[in-house]
Amino acid sequence: MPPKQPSGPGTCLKSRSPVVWTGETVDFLESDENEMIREMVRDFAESVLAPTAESRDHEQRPPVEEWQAFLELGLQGVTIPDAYGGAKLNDIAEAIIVEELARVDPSFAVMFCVHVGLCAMTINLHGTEEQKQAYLPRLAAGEVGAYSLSEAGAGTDAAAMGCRAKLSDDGTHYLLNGEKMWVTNGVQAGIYVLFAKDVDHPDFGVKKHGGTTAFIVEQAFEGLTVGKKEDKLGIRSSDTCTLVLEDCKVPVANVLKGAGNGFPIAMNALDNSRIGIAAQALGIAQGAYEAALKYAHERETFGKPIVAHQMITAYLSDMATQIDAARLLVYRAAWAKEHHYEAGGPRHSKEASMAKLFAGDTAMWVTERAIQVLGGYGYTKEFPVERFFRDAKITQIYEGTQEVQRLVIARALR
Ligand code: COS
Repeated sequence: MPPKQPSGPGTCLKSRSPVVWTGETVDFLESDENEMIREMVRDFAESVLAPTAESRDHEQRPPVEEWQAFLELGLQGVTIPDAYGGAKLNDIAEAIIVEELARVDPSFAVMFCVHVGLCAMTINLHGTEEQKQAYLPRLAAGEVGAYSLSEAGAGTDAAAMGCRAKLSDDGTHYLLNGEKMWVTNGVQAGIYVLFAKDVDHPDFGVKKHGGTTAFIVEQAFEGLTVGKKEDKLGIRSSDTCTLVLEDCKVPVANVLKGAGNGFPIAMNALDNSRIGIAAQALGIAQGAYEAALKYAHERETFGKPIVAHQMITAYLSDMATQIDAARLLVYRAAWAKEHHYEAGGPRHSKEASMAKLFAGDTAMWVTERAIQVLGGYGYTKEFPVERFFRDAKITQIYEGTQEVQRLVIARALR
């Protein structure tokens, strides 16, 4: 029997029977509020992002006007409390937003993810009252945020970073020197959470990550230059660049949680944003699957739609199953972050890494199968599946490679 038309995302979650997880009851039922958010974002993605996604990908053009249109939905502040001008939502809602954006335009999804997750959420979780008052309203109003940890010689081995920070003689500011790499939103952002090592910190040179300090840096700060923009295989409408720091002057007041306390902040930010990238991978897989299913109903060979051929049906069934499994892991990780970690409980590192590992592999596998279902057409730019295929690959690399996710999971198993 051929499968029915797309059942729509989230249908596996509509069951009234809650999912039991490690002795606790986790109710993944999609609330009316989250369902409304899904519909609103889907409508935005299909009406505003879809018409330009292909050309922006081709031209490597960031979604500048699209971001302005997105601000009208008021979702750029979903990780920012109301007191700072945001509109804080539950964590599953945040994942749903990323998923729906990525279903149409994975580049826009990662732009959103980094803005709300790595930048705004990190300042909200680790900032002082003054820092929150200074920066969160700007991010809530739509000024783009970014995060800058990696360097040419420090990606997976984040603690090996070479950027250095030195306190000025009068003790009012730091001077930052070095070059950061792979900065998503780096060109467009006004505000970065950026990491460098304080050379005067007692742990510097003692512990491997000793002296690592998190700074809130503005693009307008003296000594910061936006460097080379990368020419990428996928997510080509998302800008990725280097940042050059030459005596970049950052006020002491912009240090998050004190000098030398940056490494756990960097790791915590990644725990949080890995859920976002897992949701991006989920959305990519969903978009590719829907395109393949639609095509399979329309395309005929040997006198019948290809969806009626058992081999195609089997592919589609396996794709749908993998996607549902990925969705459960993504929502579980979002739930764990909100109900465990943010409630003062244990970290959600393992859940986030499992979601990212599985959803990233799912995105890669599903997009490859989608091209197979479309055959030669899937290999052309006439259909979006080749873009989804190229976009899927990065979800196995950034926010920690799949190898790093396995490392984090393995450490949590001990
Ligand atoms: N949350 C809070 N703190 C954490 C943490 C987490 N998830 N993970 C580790 N830490 C803390 C540890 O507790 C330790 O603190 P103490 O020195 O006080 O004991 C410190 O951070 C160092 O931890 P660890 O020894 O595990 O660090 P490693 O150098 O071994 O690095 C990995 C561990 C590989 C997991 C880490 O470097 C990593 O995640 N790398 C990938 C980075 C990445 O994702 N880059 C892409 C970014 S996109 S720009």
